[in-house]
Amino acid sequence: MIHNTINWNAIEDMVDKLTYEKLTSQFWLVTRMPVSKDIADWSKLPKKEKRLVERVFGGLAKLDTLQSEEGLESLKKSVKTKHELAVYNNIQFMESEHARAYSSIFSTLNTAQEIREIFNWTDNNEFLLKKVEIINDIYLNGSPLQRKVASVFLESFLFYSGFYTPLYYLGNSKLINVAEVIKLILRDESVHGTYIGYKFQQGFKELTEDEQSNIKNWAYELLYKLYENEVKYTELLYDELGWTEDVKVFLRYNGNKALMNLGFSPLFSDTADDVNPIVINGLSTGTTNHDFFSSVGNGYLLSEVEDMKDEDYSY
Ligand code: MN3
Ligand code: MN3
Repeated sequence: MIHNTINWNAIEDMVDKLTYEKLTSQFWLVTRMPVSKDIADWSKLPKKEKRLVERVFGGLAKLDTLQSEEGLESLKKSVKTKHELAVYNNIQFMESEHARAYSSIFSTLNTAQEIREIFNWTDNNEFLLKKVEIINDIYLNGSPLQRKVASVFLESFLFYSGFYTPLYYLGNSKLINVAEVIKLILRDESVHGTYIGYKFQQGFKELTEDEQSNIKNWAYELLYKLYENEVKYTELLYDELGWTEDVKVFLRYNGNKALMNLGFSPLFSDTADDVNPIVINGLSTGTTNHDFFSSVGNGYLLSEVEDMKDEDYSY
């Protein structure tokens, strides 16, 4: 494969091309985002809410670190087309930018001492370490399809215990510039989860019935194992503020979306109607295209590629 030149005029899978175009059309850099406009809001937040935001962002930065390092490396080992590899290269770079975005937010809102404490917390929190260990073990030792399942669960499920917080503030018109960064990240993750899920479905179709039911059961068990850990992580972060039950609904809603990206049926009974409307509102306004591409799986019925709009960067 290495000896052939990549030819974008001979596309084997149109989804590769459309995804590459979608991802590059929504390219952004955190250094262009006016996070410092939120300093006044930040200074008014109660101390325990500041600690929540810091930990939540620290946890998200850890997951982006995992994706930018082992995650995409593991996916790149089993590509079917050169264009798929090119898409993963794009995703891998953006994961590095996502991780950098959290550091940029910290450097705007936090002192050097606080930043050290945040990173110390993320490198020692047992629930955070556990989810990284579960996912990374699959990246290192799983089959190509198992690695895609783990990646979709990270992209479409594990981020949401953290995304809840900035979306909640956005819905309450607080920290809106920080939230704008998070929404750009979320918009990327939405495409990542859908694309990797689509590649999973392509491989799944080639399996025998027995193999299909094996990996399907394995995926449900994995999601449930991750969910149990997310519940504990959520309780640790949110109990003090009384938001835990609300966050758990959001987790289950996104767990179902992750399964949908794999072509599987929902595990939980929660739907969008059950999620706190303030948070759903934050999800749906402005730049986020959360449902991009949800029709992929039956041929090339894609949503049209959106052009960047002025409001994608509100200076
Ligand atoms: Mn990311
Ligand atoms: Mn991603």
